[in-house]
Amino acid sequence: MTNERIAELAAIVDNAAMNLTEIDMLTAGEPGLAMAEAYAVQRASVALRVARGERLVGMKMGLTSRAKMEQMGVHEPIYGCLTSSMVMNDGAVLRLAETIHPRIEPEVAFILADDLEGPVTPAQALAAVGGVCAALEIIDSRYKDFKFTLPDVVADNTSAVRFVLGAEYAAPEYVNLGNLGIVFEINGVIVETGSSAAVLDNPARSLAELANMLARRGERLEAGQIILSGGATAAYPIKAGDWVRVTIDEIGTAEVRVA
Ligand code: OOG
Ligand code: MG
Repeated sequence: MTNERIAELAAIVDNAAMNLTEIDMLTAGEPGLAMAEAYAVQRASVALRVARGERLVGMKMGLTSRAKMEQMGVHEPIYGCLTSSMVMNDGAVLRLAETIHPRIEPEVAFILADDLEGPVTPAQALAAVGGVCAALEIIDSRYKDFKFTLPDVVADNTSAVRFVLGAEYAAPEYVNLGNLGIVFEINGVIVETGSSAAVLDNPARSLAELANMLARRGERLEAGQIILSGGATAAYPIKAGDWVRVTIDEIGTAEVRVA
């Protein structure tokens, strides 16, 4: 695929994200879209954001739990980019008018204290982590009906739109990261309970896998970056008036209001 075609596809997903319009899957017009090309489209679309003044603040893993894989019908972990325009403060209000058809999911997040370059084991990856905290990710696929194939969702920056980190964090060496209980509430009703074990057995594996996937492209994670390890349960649609909270054993809570 030519660089011009990559740029055209990047403009399509970027316009959809900026204008809040649903689009057909890129693979409808480009059935042979390969994963490497999809990541090139993602990178080009993030470059458009950066050119407009957004900053890269971290990376996200997606489809790292069976619940997410089954919900989306896509069965391979993927990664995307988090930019400054996606950051929300704990307890802040998400305006539905700034999204297309948003869903929300509970995640374990890492804040890196050191640069992290693969190949690494989960334990080595954890040694670069300064803090672990509870997070909510809001995803908002630009594709019609929230339906996509693996290369489509990669090209669309893995549906990233907003995320919130809890205000507290724990040092990784003091938490039992492989089995932290998770309670996910919408309007005070528990909609899911789970464990951090749902995320590739341990969210540290998700972090290591991210570093390893990036290393294959000659890239690395950097100190200060925020890393979302992937939804630990299925994602839920949200509507105006909703109040969403995740509570994760030992690491705290994160919450969002919807208006
Ligand atoms: C793709 C993004 C997946 C996660 O945590 O699994 C993701 C999607 O479900 O739209 O963010
Ligand atoms: Mg997610």
